[in-house]
This record gives sequence, structure tokens and C-alpha cells, in this order.
Amino acid sequence: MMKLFYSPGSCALGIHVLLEESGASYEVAKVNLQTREQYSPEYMKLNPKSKVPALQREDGSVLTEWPAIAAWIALTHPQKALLSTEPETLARTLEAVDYIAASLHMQGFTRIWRPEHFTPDEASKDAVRAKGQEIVDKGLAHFDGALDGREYLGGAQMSIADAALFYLEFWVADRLKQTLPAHVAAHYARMRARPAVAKVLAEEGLV
Ligand SMILES: N[C@@H](CCC(=O)N[C@@H](CS)C(=O)NCC(=O)O)C(=O)O
Repeated sequence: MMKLFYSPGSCALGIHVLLEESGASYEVAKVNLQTREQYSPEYMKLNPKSKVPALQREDGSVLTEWPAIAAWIALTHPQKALLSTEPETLARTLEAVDYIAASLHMQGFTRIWRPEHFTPDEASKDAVRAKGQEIVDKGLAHFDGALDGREYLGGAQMSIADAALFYLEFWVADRLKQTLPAHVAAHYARMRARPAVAKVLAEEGLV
């Protein structure tokens, strides 16, 4: 059976949602980031990058990197239409995923949570955090506009981009305790109301 290596409430939450939405048979294995289990020899044998998510497939091979794992789950469960192969829809979906994973997560949230990765200087940490918040706010404003009059980023059908936005929404609303812009908040509520999402939140101990 496939196994998702995750940490509760991390970006792996989005992959957990996609696995549940896909209807795949899978199990989960918790990686404790607080005790730095991602750097243990056992985990590094599985994923030398020391990150979650990592998805071990039926054949034992391990897939890493959020966008790649999400695309693979979607394309191996085509009946769920989580990633359209129509060129314009595909490009727009990947455009949103990349913005979330590479810019808002890596550039924005990493500055907020790990300012020491950007400066060795204690006095500059607040400025680094503020820059991270600015990047996140700009992204939220972008997605607020994109979701005006839309249920999901691509319209009526949920895609991998919505699962990416979902983990980000969780971080803003539940971790930073900040107010999401109106259309993003409605999207977050819509996602949380999906049975698969509710099940995953419960499984990760987040409700
Ligand atoms: N580029 C990776 C980033 C994954 C990532 O940053 N995961 C975080 C959790 S949200 C992590 O494992 N952090 C542990 C660490 O950096 O030590 C991806 O797209 O999957």
C-alpha cells in the first residue's frame, strides 16, 4: 500500500487531502519535525532531502516535491479530474500551484517561521518576518481576486491548486490566527466542508 510521510498541519496536509479525494488506498506515517526526525538516518534513507511530504508508492519508490506528488496522484486517478490535461486549464492550475509552493510557502512562510534561514543577524529578523508577511499578503490578495465569483480556483471543479491553497489557508487562519480575505475565507470554508478534507483534518488531529 502507498504510504504518505507527513507532519500534522504541514504542507503535506494538501497531499493528504489529495490522496483522500482520489479514493486511493494509502496509509500515513508521522514524521516528527519537532524532534528533527526528518534528519534521522532512517528517514534520510527514504528521503535524503529531509522534508515532508514524501510518498512511497506500491513499488517502493519514493516521490518528493509537492507539485510532483500532487500531479502524480491526480494523473493516476483521472476519473477524479483533479488535474485537467486541457492545455489552458493545466497551465493555469500549475501556475497557481507554483505560486503557492515556490513563492508563498518557500519565500513567504519560510521568512515568517524561519527568519534565521535568511539572516544570521538577530536585529534583522523582524524585518525578514515582515517581508515574509508582505509576500503572503500579496498572494492572498491575488487569490481573493481569482476566487471572486468562483467556488474553486478553476471554477466548479476542485483541483490540485485548491489543495495547495488549502494548506496555506490553514497556516494563515489556524496557525497565524489572521483573518483571510473574504473570497479566500469562503474557499477555505468550502474546502473544510468536503468530507475528504474533514476526514484528513480529524486524522491529523487538527480539529
Ligand atoms: N520543496 C518541498 C518543500 C517541503 C517542505 O518545506 N516541507 C516542510 C514542512 S511544510 C518540511 O519538511 N520542513 C522540515 C525542515 O525543513 O526541516 C516540497 O515542495 O515538497
